[in-house]
Amino acid sequence: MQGENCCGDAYLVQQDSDIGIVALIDGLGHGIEAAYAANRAVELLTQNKNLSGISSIKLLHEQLRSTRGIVLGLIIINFSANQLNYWGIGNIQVQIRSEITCSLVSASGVVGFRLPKHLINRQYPFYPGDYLLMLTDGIQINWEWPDALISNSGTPSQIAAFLGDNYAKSEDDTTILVIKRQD
Ligand SMILES: [Mn+2]
Repeated sequence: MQGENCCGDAYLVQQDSDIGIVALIDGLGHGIEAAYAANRAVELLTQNKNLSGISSIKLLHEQLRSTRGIVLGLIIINFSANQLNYWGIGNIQVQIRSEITCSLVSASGVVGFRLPKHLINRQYPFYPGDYLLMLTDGIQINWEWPDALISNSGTPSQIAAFLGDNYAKSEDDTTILVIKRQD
């Protein structure tokens, strides 16, 4: 966010042979307390990366009770099965761009404050060449995929830069995470 010294969003991207973990986190509000909650969540996920998605979210919920709380998109990719598992709590936007583009479904809630009654895990196919895009709410709702850039072999960082340059809000932290699965 313009005028802030720290970012209240945080992310994690890790690959361990056949398994990938991707998380995008938005600490409520902005500023130092939002950053503390978001970074603590990344730390906890990193220290407990062998937990299942559901157990990770429950752990975060318990450990973040004394913070402002976070919203979260958590993904575990199983590369050999071409499968992406998603748990979403709160306002994180996630899309997979494959032959068709689909939006991943999140439940409402705030991790550290109020979890949804049922933590639903959804599975999506994720193949080589597919893109994964995750956004915090620091991006304007009218954003669009840069089709021309993608058909001209734009890199994930060029795609992220395009979205940030054109659609970032000035009044909130913005994070744009773009991943392209290699062959
Ligand atoms: Mn935000």
